[in-house]
Amino acid sequence: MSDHSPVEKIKSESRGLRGTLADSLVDPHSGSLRETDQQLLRLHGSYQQDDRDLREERRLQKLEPQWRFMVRVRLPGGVATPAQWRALDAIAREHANGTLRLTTRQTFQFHGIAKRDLKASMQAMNAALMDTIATCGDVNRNVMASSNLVESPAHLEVARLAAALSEHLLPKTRAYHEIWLDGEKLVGEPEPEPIYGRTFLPRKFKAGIAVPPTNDVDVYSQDLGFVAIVEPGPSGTTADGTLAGFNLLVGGGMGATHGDPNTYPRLADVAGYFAKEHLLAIAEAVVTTQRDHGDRTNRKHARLKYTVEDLGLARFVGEVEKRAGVELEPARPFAFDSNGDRYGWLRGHDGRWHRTLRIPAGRIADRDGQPWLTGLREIARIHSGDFRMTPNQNVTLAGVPEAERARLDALIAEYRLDAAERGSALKRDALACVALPTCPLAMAEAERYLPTLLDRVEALQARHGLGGEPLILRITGCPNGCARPYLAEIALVGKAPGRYNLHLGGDARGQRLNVLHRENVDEAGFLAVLDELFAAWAADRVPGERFGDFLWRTGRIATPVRARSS
Ligand code: SRM
Ligand code: SF4
Repeated sequence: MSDHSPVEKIKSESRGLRGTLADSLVDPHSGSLRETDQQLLRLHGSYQQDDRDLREERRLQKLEPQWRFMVRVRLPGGVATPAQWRALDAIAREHANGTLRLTTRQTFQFHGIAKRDLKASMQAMNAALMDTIATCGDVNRNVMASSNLVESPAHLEVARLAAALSEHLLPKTRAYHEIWLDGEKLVGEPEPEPIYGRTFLPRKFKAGIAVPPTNDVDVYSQDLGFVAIVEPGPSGTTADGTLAGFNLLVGGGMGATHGDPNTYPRLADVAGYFAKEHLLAIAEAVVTTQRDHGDRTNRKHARLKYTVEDLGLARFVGEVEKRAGVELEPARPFAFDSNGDRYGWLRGHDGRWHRTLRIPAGRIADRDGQPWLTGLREIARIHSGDFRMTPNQNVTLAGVPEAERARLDALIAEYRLDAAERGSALKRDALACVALPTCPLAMAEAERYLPTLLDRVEALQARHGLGGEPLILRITGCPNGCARPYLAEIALVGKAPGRYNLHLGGDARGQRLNVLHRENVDEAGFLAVLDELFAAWAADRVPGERFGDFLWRTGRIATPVRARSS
């Protein structure tokens, strides 16, 4: 273990993720936790942060940084009841910074919780039957599942399986209950971890299930991805079809480090097909293969994508088959048509209605003229269906009976919750990660810059007669890729304050990586590049051709990257 990364030692000596967390939490001398406990806290679903806008001012005043905590909820498939929404809304107002943040993995984050309020926040979640276990850290994270609005029975089954998968891959330690919920104290040895072992995984691990034709979960970006294979029902379509099984995908991931060619975004490989009853066994086998073969010496090389590269796909799959006791069949055909969300009312297979609300960058707050936090709270008081968080940082009011639609529409109008959905296609599809002021890794703005950025790019589109053309733009404050930028038609990846790497050429189905086109450019620099390329797109496109596809066809960007044809 001597060459192992320091985090390995912390996990190994933590007594089932307990460490000295309970003591750190009540230590009145600092708003922060001990360093080892900060690492362990992640596996409990929280990160210690400070408000970077205040850093310098506090340093000058010789004060410690304003330590606050980000907390991430576990919400498999992104489904929350109205009662749970009301509980989360109360935590946001009473303990956090008054906002709810919908994430790119279909869940909620709170920002700005003080150490003294952490326990109360966790307990309030528990009272509403929610937890934050394993939403961060070196374990399987929030399991994603397609949130296609026009649901079929197969979608419901997939949602149930996503929850089962999340439960199955949870750590078995009772540390969470002990520390946050005043559960019984451990006496003797910590609980065995049959799936993870004492040191858990070498790195974070992410799983998601896509139901074609929607690839909203960006399944090629998951460590462990599943594509649902639905056999047509009596109508001859999949709307009343039956879920038969899944294609297994392994080794996707977005994270990279500027200037380090050994780190890179990677599309998952399609490994083969299996019947649905094997889902948990296959998932567990992938996890334990990563547990045993992943790199524990270098955290920059520890994600599953590098394990797959290092072992080779055939050996990796052989290992998974052996562990699961299941032989994969050749992958079944499938096709995606988009990785975006659909807005407006849509009717589901059971006659009930679904409506997705556009929430730019996922931030729900009460702002001038847009009291969205209050509006959604009012909706949660009368909505009889549920809320579905989408992988595009939006929320769907799902399962609405015909008779309730008018009341919801009235609330949507009263609180202007439809304001953003009336924007252009560019504005409806864009993603931005959190970045400043809370993310310690941010090199440039993302969420806060998004509105200005979109106005400028929209103006350029209009200038070339391309107003309203769909265009997927994603921005992140650093190369870690939290808004899955490397799959976008246009991506800006933060390099320094006000400066970004410009990536171009993803597709609209999440199946092709884009490529680095310009490095370290400021706003004027990347807008000039886009201006020229939009002019060419307007002049030379074949009818309906998307920007990313146009750039490839006409050879305007370099061509190093593999694309996945489904
Ligand atoms: Fe992420 C680290 C926010 C989805 C790749 N991510 C972080 C941290 C916790 C910063 C840190 O380590 O201190 C960010 C907290 C910011 C804040 O103030 O809230 C953060 N990541 C987010 C969220 C909130 C972005 C958002 O705007 O929605 C997303 C929360 C998802 C969730 O609910 O679980 C989020 N992060 C992602 C995704 C997208 C996905 O999973 O679909 C990725 C790319 C996919 C992948 O993992 O390959 C992603 N986050 C990273 C990485 C790079 C990992 C790597 O392999 O190199 C880091 C840094 C790290 O792990 O060292 C990171
Ligand atoms: Fe922070 Fe970078 Fe993730 Fe954005 S992409 S939230 S800046 S870690």
